[in-house]
Amino acid sequence: MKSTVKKILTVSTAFGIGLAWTAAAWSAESLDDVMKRRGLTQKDLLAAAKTYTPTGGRDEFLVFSSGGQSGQVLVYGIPSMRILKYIAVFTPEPWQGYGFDDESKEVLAQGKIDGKQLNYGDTHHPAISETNGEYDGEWLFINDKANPRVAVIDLKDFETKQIVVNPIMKSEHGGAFVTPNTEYVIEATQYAAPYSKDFVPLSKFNDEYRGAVTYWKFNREKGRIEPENSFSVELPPYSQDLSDAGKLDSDGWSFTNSFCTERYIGGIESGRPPFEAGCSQKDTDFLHMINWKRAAELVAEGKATKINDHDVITMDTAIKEGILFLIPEPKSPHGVDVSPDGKYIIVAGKLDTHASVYSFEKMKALIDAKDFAGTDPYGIPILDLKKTLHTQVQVGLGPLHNQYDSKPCIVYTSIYVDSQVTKWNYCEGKVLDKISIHYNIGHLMSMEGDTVSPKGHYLVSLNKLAIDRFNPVGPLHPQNHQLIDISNDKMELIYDMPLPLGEPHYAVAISADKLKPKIRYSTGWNSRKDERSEYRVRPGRERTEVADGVTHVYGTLIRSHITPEIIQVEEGSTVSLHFTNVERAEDETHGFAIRGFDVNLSAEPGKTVSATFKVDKPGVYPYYCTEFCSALHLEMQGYLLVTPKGYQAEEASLQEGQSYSQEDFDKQVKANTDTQAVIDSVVEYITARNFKDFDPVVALVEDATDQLNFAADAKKKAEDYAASGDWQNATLWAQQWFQYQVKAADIGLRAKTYLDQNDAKVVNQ
Ligand code: K7E
Ligand code: CUA
Repeated sequence: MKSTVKKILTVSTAFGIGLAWTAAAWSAESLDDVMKRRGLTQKDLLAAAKTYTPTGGRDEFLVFSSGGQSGQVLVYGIPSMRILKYIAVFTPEPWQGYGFDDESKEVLAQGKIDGKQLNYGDTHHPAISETNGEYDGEWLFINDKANPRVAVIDLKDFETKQIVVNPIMKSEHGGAFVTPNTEYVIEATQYAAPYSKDFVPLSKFNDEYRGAVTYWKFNREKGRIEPENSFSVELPPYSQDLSDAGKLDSDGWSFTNSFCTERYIGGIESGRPPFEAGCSQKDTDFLHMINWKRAAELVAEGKATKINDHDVITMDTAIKEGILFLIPEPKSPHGVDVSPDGKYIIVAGKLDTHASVYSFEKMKALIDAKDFAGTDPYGIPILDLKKTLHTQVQVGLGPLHNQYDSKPCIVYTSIYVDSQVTKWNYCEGKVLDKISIHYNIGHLMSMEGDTVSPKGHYLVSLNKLAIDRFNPVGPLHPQNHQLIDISNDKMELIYDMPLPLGEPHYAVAISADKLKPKIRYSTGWNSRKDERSEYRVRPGRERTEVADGVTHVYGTLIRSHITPEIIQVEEGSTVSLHFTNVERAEDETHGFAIRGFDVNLSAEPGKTVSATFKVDKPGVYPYYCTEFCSALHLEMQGYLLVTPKGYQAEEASLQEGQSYSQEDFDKQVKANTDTQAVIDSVVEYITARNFKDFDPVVALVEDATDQLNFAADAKKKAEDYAASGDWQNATLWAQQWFQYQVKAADIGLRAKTYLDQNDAKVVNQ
């Protein structure tokens, strides 16, 4: 018997024997030998044991890291530090078809500024949606510093669903940060600018340039930001920086720090001192404290002013209503991080060696007593620095950001100039430990470290420079994330991970078991709108329709054919291809690429994707599936034929390179019958076991059943042609019947392997 199935079985057995032989030849090498050969220490082995994840193993935490200038988000696992995905957000990304199919182009188009399509973003701070201050694993938000925008990513499929453009800012940085129940996504300005789109000279900087904090309303049911229900609070033209939302004790408030409260405006080219000199003069800048809950009520009460069709609470209103306060913070601060219990706010000043721990209770008491140290030039009340401080601790040179431990009162601060992480106790105000990193750390991240209940265990240092840590790959180095074990008193560096994308500013890590991503879409799904696609089609109903001068092709993708396989249109037509992946099997994605039109689609199981383009020139354009989806993947192909205007088809019918006889047909039928015997034995093996206890196997069995139903259809066609003596078509359909059998067998074997590896029990004999 020479079926493919038998061949697969034989080949894998031979391969198994080969492996065993190789292992035997090397079995003399012991752990000691390997350590010597590779120059590893005991400490290295311990680190390896802490991070190594055996084949098939899963990670405890998943990290969502900003992808910096790539405009993407990186997903990797902890402790293995294996990269799992790049999520396309502000930048076209061909693997996911993002920016290449019509559906995702619409998402990117939401991010246009002044009508211009932007093809990148400078992503800085990802934020996971929260319920009661805990990560709930449902949504992810990330900001674009360069073009003030915020994106919404669905953690059910790790796809970008929405981009909103800030209606008043020209630059931002302090986003995305969420309030404890994801009521709002916070975004704060960086470089002040006029709210209007007009030219305003720098001589009017103090009066007409402004900062702001925008509170984007998130509608969880819809899974979208509602721009019409969002609002901003006007702020002075200080360079606002990072933000954080209060929680528990400080819930209802948000905190945004700033630098360059000198309001220096540069001018190096006309002999003035540069920004860096003018923006670091004063010993303190300002922490902004905003009562966002009250602000939202003020908007509802109609006390906001419409600017660019967006609700803005002016500084005058904010001051009058008592929702905006300033507190001095030393000097050129960067991070502002609220403690898990919401009682403290830690600010680190880049040009100061201290971290300042502010007490929310003290701040609130001063506000309630109207005990102010003065006002800024805009009339905003200033709280006294000394009276609001809980403590200040000398943590090192150039402290930037803070992350919390699961252990009470423990915080980790990144120290940029010293290239260190300092572990310290913010309740008692003392330093506990320091560790050197490589090199120049920016943000740092502990597991769920910005929630009400950090998980401890690990800390990641997001370093700005890699220098000599990896094999050189040219002047542009990879980024370097270093994994630090924080479960004991002493911090321990256990892994270096190069990241070959943009500069990851911040990252967030969530317990992997909180994420429940889907395996497939319901068939015919527009994943970007989260609804059934108007262009979906079921197998057997594929068709071409011309509407409003556009040729719509409603097609399907399944192992291993594209329907239709031949598309013919006249030059000058606009073609709109819609493909539905009708697979139900896990991980059976099909791609679609065609020469010369910048069309490249990714259709995951269930998804419907579209591509609309104009065919200007007559010609022959082959298309194919770009994912190696099955043994006959290379045959997953077709032709777009663009005929010249007025072309008349010649009479000649299609010429096949091979003709078949009754003998060929009989031979094929014999092969199919033999194959069916193998399939029957696999089916028997599976059904004799408790396969229904294993969801993945149930899915595989459903899929195999589909394939066998397709096989039955093809068998019927083959037999009908045979009955009429058309041996050509009979043989071809018999071959197609065989192809479906091979797919069923392939899936059956996968199910059998799964059962073997998971100790399935025999239930029926
Ligand atoms: Cu690079 Cu938070 Cu944008 Cu600090 S940020 S390092
Ligand atoms: Cu589908 Cu290859």
